Formats: sequence, C-alpha cells, structure tokens
Amino acid sequence: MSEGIYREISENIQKGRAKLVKELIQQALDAGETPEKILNDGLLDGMNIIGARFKEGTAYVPEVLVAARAMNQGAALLKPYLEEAGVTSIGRACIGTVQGDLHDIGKNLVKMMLEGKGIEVIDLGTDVAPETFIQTAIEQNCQLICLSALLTTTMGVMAEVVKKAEEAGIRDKVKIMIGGAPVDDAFCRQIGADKYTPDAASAADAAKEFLLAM
Ligand code: B1M
Repeated sequence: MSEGIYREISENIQKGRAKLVKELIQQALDAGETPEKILNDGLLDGMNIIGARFKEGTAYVPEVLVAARAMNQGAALLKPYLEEAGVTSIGRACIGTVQGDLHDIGKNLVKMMLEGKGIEVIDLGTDVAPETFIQTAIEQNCQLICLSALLTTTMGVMAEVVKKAEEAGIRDKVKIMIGGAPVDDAFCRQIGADKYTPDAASAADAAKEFLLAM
C-alpha cells in the first residue's frame, strides 16, 4: 500500500471526518500496515498540522474539536492492535489531565499505550484535582500516578500533586510520571516528580520499567 494512505488519514483528521478516518485505518490494517505507523504518520501527523494552524490562527476551536473527535475515534479503533497479545496485569496506574485543563488526546494515547503494556489504568478524565489523584492512588492501590498538562497555566498543578503525595505519606510508594507539551525533564526535576517522557510510547516503556523494578 502506498504512502498515500497516511496522507489521506492525516488530511481527513484535519477535516474532522471521523467515519472516513476509521474506514481508511481499517483499509491500512487490512493491507498489513503497522498500527504504530498508522498512528504516527496518519493520526498524529493530522493533529500536528491542525495544531500548527490553530497556533498561527488559521484554524479555530470548532475545527480543532472535530479533528480531536476524529483522532480519538481513530485511536480507539487502533487500540486492540497496539496491545501486546495475552499480557496479564503488571501493575496499576491512575491517569488524568490536571485541574483546569481539558485537553485529553495525549492523555488518552498514554492510557492506551500503558494498557498495551499490560498495566491496569484508572482514567480520571480531565480537570482532575490533586486530591483526586492522591485519593485514587490510596484507595485503588496504584503504583503509578500519571499526569498530563497542555497549558502553561496548569502545569503547576503537577507540583501540587507531588506535594500532596508527600503530605499523605505515600510519596515513597508511588512513582509520579508527567508529560504534555509545556513540561520537560528540567520541570520534572524541579517539582520532584519521578519521570518526564515526551510521548505516549516512551511513557509506557518507563511505566513498565518502574513496575518491574517495584
Ligand atoms: Co488547546 N491549546 N486550548 N485545545 N490545543 C494548545 C495546547 C496550545 C498550545 C495551542 C496554541 O495556542 N498554540 C495552547 C496552549 C498555550 C500554552 O499554554 N502555552 C492552547 C490553548 C491556549 C487553549 C485554550 C486556552 C484556547 C481558548 O479557549 N482560548 C483552551 C483551554 C481549555 C482548557 O483546557 N481549559 C483550549 C482548548 C482546546 C480544545 C478544546 C479546542 C482542544 C482540546 C480537545 C481535546 O483534547 N479533547 C484543543 C487542542 C486540540 C489543542 C492543540 C491544537 C492540540 C493538542 C493535542 O491534542 N495534540 C494544542 C496545540 C498543539 O499542541 N500544537 C493546543 C495532540 C496530542 C497527541 O499531543 O497532548 O501534546 P499532546 O500529547 C503528546 C505528548 O505531549 C505526550 O504524549 C502525546 C504524544 O504521544 N503526553 C504525555 C501527553 N501527556 C503525557 C503524559 C505522560 C507522558 C507523555 O506521562 C504521564
């Protein structure tokens, strides 16, 4: 199958045509294309382009929203193909986008990749208060707390989560992982979190490494 299929998926993500995106993904899968390449060169390429247009002011919120919906539906279709066959649970994580932040596409991708590594994931959704992460980790026995933030105005909430984990006396029992466009390794060290990863696949690798070492 030609590289054209990825361009078509990308273009239709940008136009928010969820149904067509799903049909194209199925065609690509049937033709033996790998789910990782479909995700990276098709879905994420489309989201990156609409993201750049949003930034320069040539795409607006409604267009970004329909693109996001197409992206989420396409990613859901790919999910079973990205999961490692027959894996049993190696641990439990809770994940969410921090308080004040409604972006969930990256968080959903991280969730999907974690599940693909055999990690049970409790998805707290978006706009999640620091206390909710801590309470969930305690009540549900989560070894990992995974935080996503896309806004410079909300990344500070991650520091609150670290602080509340210390106050609750669970800091040495959980690993706190962070990610999202405005954060980096230096910020991770600054707030005392355990790991920053730049993308969903490396987040899943790091999570697995933590759980196997715990
Ligand atoms: Co918003 N938005 N947005 N937005 N939005 C950004 C983030 C922005 C950079 C666009 C811009 O202006 N340049 C900008 C933030 C600027 C800043 O803070 N510096 C911005 C803004 C300003 C806003 C609003 C304030 C706009 C407004 O209303 N005036 C508003 C805020 C609402 C709120 O949250 N309170 C807003 C709203 C929205 C929409 C609702 C329209 C929509 C979200 C829809 C949804 O999520 N369901 C939206 C979108 C889609 C974007 C952009 C275009 C795309 C984000 C995205 O989904 N990318 C974004 C611009 C951009 O990024 N180019 C933008 C694809 C996704 C796969 O990437 O989430 O980065 P990402 O996830 C990556 C990695 O970061 C990583 O893995 C993923 C890839 O594998 N990752 C982790 C993420 N979490 C991780 C956790 C980990 C590890 C890795 O460990 C736990």
